[in-house]
Amino acid sequence: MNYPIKLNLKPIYFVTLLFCSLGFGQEHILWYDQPASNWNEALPLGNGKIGVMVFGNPTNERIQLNDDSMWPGNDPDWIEPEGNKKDLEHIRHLLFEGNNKAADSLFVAKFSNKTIVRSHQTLGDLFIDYKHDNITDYRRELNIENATSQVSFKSNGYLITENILVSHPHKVIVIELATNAPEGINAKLKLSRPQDAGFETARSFTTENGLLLMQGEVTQREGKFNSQPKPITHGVKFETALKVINEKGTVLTTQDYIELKNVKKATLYIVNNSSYYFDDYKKQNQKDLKAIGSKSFDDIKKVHIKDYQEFYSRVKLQINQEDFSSIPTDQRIEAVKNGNIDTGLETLLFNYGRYLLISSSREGTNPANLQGLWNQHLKAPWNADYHANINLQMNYWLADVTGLGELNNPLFNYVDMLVENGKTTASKNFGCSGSFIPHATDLWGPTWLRAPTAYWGCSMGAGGWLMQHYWQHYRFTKDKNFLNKRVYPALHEVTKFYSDWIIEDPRDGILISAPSTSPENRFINEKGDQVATCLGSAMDQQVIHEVFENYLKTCEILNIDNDFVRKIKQQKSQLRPGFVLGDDGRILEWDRPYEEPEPGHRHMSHLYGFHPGNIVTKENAPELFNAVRKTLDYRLENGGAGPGWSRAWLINCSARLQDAEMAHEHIQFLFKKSIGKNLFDLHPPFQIDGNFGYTAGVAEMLLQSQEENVIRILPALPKAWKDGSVSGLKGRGGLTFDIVWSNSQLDKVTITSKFNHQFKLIYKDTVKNLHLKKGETFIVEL
Ligand code: FUC
Repeated sequence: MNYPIKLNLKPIYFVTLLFCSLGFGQEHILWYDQPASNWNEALPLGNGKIGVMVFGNPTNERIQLNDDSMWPGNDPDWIEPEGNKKDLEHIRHLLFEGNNKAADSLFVAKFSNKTIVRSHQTLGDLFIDYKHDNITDYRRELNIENATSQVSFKSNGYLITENILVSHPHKVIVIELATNAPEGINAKLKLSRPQDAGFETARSFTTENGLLLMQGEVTQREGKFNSQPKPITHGVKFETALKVINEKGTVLTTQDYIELKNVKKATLYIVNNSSYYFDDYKKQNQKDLKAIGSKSFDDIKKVHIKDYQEFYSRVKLQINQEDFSSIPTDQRIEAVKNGNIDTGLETLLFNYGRYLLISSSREGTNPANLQGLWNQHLKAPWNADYHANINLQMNYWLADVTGLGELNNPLFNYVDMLVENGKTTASKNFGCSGSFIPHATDLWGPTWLRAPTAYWGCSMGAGGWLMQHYWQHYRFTKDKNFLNKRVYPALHEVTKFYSDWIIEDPRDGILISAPSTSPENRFINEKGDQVATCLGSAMDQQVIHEVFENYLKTCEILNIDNDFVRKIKQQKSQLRPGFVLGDDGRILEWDRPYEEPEPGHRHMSHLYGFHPGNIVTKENAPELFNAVRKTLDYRLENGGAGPGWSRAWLINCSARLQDAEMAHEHIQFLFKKSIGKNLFDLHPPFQIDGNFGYTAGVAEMLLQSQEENVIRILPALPKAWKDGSVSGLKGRGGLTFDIVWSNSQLDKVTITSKFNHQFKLIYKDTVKNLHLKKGETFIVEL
């Protein structure tokens, strides 16, 4: 194949125009012909901080409300457990003696605060009791291109519409109810919040100026610390304020609800602020309402769409196929479960991941938790917290590659706090300098270990893994200021920790992490015990190697050279390799080959350096590349990829293996096993990581830039994606790509480079060396 290369110094416009036409193959709408019958069918909207789940019920509408700061309070007594350096040494000796079981127990006894119940919580609900009947022509939709939702139906032959959006610029949930019925809309509006173990958590009342307010405080009366009941009676305080502006009819306020009588149109404005963000959160509500004034739904919508699309329209994916978009989304999912291939639905799910990130992670908000910010519980599964042994990281895999780089900021701000808090845990518990970050934490960012067993909670790699995001964001942006001000300070602390943490393996003198686990997995040791801790798990070794390597690269770019840098260089060269092959050609998960009680385990932690890391590639490590495949095959033969997030990880791994059909097979499985009617990823239950991981996986199938100065175009294009195009994907090094293909062959790539950049462009067997100048747009055509 020959590449005609055309060099154009001027920006190219026609390709952009090509992608602007919203045509067949693009998908931005989820729609249904019946209301949600449960929360997992309701549709999410959000502005990063507050959000809703819309049920679309024409008689008793429920709009479940969310705020990312709804957490029970931080108790000053919840501190590091008593374990110290001496205990650590004791555990290490137990491991040297082969007594992993005792090491597991002592690790938990001394260093873990065991089961914690302190959960992100629902903000409550807006209930709208209507008097509609004889419902016909029902439709409920979420338009993710505009981030708006509409419910419409006829009641006794008259049209009723409910339009909803959650605006970032106006910090408000706006709902517009309208009808052409002569008697208008009659409804009662109520705000409420579930009780906590029989105690009220909020109070609703109306005010003289016609507002409906809900004021409350987050508690967790069935809280737990150290596996013991620990009622939490204080927490984040909040106020939700609802204001109504009506056309025709009347709006009555009674003691604790608002009544609409014969109203033709009602606009509901809901603002919510909390003590987490503002000392005077009630005043902030007044300010927010004042700023909104009497702006119409359409006024707010105009500004909202512009703000939202600034992010959303950066990437466009089109896969041409028969158009199924006139079929309700739940029926399309059902058809895929029955073997249909619906690339439009695959595109929709790709777009949905971008939609969900824009809606749950914006400048100044908390990062997306296990449920983004959408949560109807007081005690959510896994506390809807921040799990950092895959989940939190997966939430952000898509950010840079889909052009949403600045949405990483909530993650970086949060992790910077963890780095700060982790200094105490590092020194108090482990006698190490630097900072330690555990596998799970919450809004307050405590960095002590939790979980009642070593295999769940005692992983050491979370901090290093989070550092990968800092470094990779630098690789995408080449932002030296970010490298200097954000990457270096955080990475320096985490590097210091690992530098102090590693020890010589008495068996061969090489440097290992100890005690060390492979997240959430166990092995059977020589004594026949099912245990978790070992001397240098594959993942810990890979993570530490990566941290050291990225630290050294950072220092080189920033011209930092000192004794510590030299020490890290030395230690890096003495680390036990993270990739060691067993006799059967698979990558060992622990320090030695052991029997595995759960060979189909959902985590593939020992492949960390392959994905999301980047040190194993077909060219530079073909033997390891094959070993990755064998390792994955074995996991899958034994039932692997249980939860949705695990399947999403597999899609990413398949893309990295450049196995397009394998990737697509797992996409099909994801739809069959792990996607709810509202397209939420299901662990089960709902866990948002799989949504984000899926979008990242699709991007990986179309473009890869993880290798140093190498770009792979369409590295894993499945047969089912025969014709299509994608625009706006980002490659490391400040590159933006528009790619067009047909008949499963690349037609054209348009590359825009932000910097002078030299790299190899690889498509199938063809390799081209390119040198792009700053600001240049380059076209490669077939
Ligand atoms: C990890 C996973 C679980 C779950 C939890 C929130 O620990 O192993 O499957 O997703 O996070």
